[in-house]
Amino acid sequence: MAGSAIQRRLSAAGFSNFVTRSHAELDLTQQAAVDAFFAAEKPEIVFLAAGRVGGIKANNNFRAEFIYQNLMIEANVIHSAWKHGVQRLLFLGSSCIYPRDCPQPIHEDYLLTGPLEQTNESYAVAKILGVKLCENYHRQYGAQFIAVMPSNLYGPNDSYDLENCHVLPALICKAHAAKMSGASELVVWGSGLPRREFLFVEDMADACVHLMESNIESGLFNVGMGSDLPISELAELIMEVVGYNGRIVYDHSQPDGTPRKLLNINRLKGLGWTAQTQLREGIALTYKDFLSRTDHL
Ligand code: GFB
Repeated sequence: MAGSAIQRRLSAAGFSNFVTRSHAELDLTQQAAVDAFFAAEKPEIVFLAAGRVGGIKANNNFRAEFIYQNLMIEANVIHSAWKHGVQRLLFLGSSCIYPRDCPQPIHEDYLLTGPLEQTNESYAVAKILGVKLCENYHRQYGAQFIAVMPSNLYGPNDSYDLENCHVLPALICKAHAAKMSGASELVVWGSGLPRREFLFVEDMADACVHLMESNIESGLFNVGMGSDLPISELAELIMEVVGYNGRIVYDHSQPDGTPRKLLNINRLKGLGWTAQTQLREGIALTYKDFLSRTDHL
């Protein structure tokens, strides 16, 4: 989802000389294969959007794969990028790198100031490693490697695997299914009380290109909408957009995760960037993309 959005945004800006590989063509967890790829292709600019990702349950259930695969991908790509002279690299992480109970909105400087949320600790630790790789290759070698931490992303090309996906696509899928079957209830995991900040993936891509076109050489940058809402309100909004008006039932056997993770986005704002897509509009565009995948109808 993130990588394809960045490629669309770059295409729109007139870039065309892309070097991409599908997972089947290049397994980024394999050091020798990654190094051979960089040696052969010698890319100038790298957007590292690849990773093992998923929602709260996938993070909790596949803790070993989430830490192992993400740390291997980051170590292999960032090291090879430095070794083969990549001019600029942008590494994508996640707002879950910050301490679970830190003050809101979360400033970049709060990194490593407290314990992490348990449900996604392994993913967060791997992503912190990516931030530190970028920082330290810059400090020692002057590599122009930037780290970007988006809030919860959503948009075209998301995953709708209900067990493992994130809340926003899950609720679109569930609300649509309930509407089609005439079900009276929509099940929402947890208490509905946790707050989340959602960012349309096209806005995230725009922020990444904005940063790469700036003269910034290194650092950590939060990217978000600047506002959040409780999951209960997200569910109501999605039901409105989808056109389903059943009853919400909260499944308290499912985890809530972190209570809140609203990002402080002043650093990026200071560089002249703000998100353009309001949540309702972004959900409508995402629902349209969902409907265009015929297997969901
Ligand atoms: O999006 P989500 O899975 O991930 O869940 P996190 C956000 C909130 O929505 C949690 C609730 O409080 C869930 O309990 N929720 C309600 C649901 N209904 C559903 C549902 O049907 N499916 C899902 N998935 N959630 C992830 C991290 O955390 O966010 C990752 O685990 C990453 O590491 C990512 O940072 C952006 O926001 O809790």
